[in-house]
Amino acid sequence: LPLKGNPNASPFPSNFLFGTASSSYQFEGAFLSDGKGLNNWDAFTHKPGNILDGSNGDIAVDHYHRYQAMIEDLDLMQRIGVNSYRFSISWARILPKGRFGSVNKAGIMHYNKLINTLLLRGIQPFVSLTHYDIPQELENRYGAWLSPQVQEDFKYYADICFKYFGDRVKYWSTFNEPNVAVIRGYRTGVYPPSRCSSSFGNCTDGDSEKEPLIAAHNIILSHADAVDIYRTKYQKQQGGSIGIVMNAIWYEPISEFLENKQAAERAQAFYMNWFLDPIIMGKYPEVMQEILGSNLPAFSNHEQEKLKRTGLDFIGINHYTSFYVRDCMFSVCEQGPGTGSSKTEGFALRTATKNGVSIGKPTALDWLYVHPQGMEKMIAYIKDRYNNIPMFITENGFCESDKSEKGLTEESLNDANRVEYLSGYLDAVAEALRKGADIRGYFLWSLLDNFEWTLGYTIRFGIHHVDYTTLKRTPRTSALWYQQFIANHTGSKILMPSKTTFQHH
Ligand code: PNW
Repeated sequence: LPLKGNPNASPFPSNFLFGTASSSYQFEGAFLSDGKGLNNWDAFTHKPGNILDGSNGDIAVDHYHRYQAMIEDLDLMQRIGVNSYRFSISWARILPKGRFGSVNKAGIMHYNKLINTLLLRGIQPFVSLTHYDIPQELENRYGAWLSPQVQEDFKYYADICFKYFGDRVKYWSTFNEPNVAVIRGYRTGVYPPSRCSSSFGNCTDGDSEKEPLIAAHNIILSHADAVDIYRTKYQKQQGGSIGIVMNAIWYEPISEFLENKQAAERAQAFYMNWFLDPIIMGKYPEVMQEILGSNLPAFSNHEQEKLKRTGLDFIGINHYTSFYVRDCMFSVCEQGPGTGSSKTEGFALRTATKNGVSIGKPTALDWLYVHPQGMEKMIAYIKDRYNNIPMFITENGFCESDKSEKGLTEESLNDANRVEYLSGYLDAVAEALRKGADIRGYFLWSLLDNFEWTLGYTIRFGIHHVDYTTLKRTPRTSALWYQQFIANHTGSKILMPSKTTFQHH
């Protein structure tokens, strides 16, 4: 496999973070161990019909126990040579009942051990406070993100995390992809708390027009509260930085017509700037205010000031895919809800094809198209809009459908398509760096195959294959490729001989 780039000419700065990413619910398992409380994903996956293969994250890839028993997953990281690891803390492990109960010491101990062991191996922890999972108690008590009360809970939880872990954790993200959580939880209803109105999904107990906006509003204010606490109580002494992670899709105008260019801009406003504009500039995008009117909640003067004062130290970008966008404001679109064509989605129809040709190679997921140019354009867009604020690519990766029925085969380890994807996207990151973007790190999704939310274990994102009967991890070709890519761009030595660890190559 060709490795591009001459180490002397590497655009990646020497302190660039190369890592892999994970999340608590998708990796840990141990869903009842050591005093953990139930969370919204425990509740959701335990209801029949919500997950494609009927599975759940009760065991997942057993990262929680494997770490304690054999440190196996950290060995895998060290072998690849990453200098950082992105993971999330399970809120319900730290606070089983939110602020309505006590701190679970065993949960604190678990993350302490994880953080300490990472640091001993020279791996920087890059930590999300929440990656979709929240204590179910908050849903039961007051409807979680729909109530402003949740701000109190998030603030309380964030404070505890900074207090216990902030002496060693230098990179904090408040939320992972709140845009995805809110759209899927309150508009299409396919994620917990399964709320939507019938015109959007299969549920009738929500309001797909208003509730996503309310949930987002409370998330934005919760973010500001957490940053406020970090800035006033911890940052000076601990010296870390804090940001948010957004899902970012590149929206390419389907033609050069002004209407389509404006539609692509609206798609971006209604998907990503929706959160980033208020957090960075204290107000929702103009075009959202115009189209949504009084459905869009307003920030008080006091809140606006807090938002502007707290802001962000960096933007985390989870980028995987691109779509074409066609205008639906000045021209008629027939597609239904969920495609972007409605008012709530900014009258901007998203489509994967133009004249029958798809924007990139399709994959096993209906939303994932291989279009590396989108990475460069996405970075340039954020750089321009937000004044070249430091950025991290907090997720990027490629999936294949499950091949386990055939067992562990050459085919399931030889992931040439993943290598091609990663190579193209990392080249795009390199190009953006050469053009002056302030990108500080890249985290590959994912270290291991894992629980892919509503798709269960049917979709595999890992650079290591996981056998779900034995939970044995086996490196794929992409693991070796990433190891060599990192070595090439950092001049670091490959730690272990690839002969024994990567036999299949
Ligand atoms: C992310 N899109 O979700 C999540 O942060 C991970 O937990 C997840 O496993 C991973 O990506 C792969 O799915 C995404 O529409 C949700 O472009 C939506 C999109 C991308 C990623």
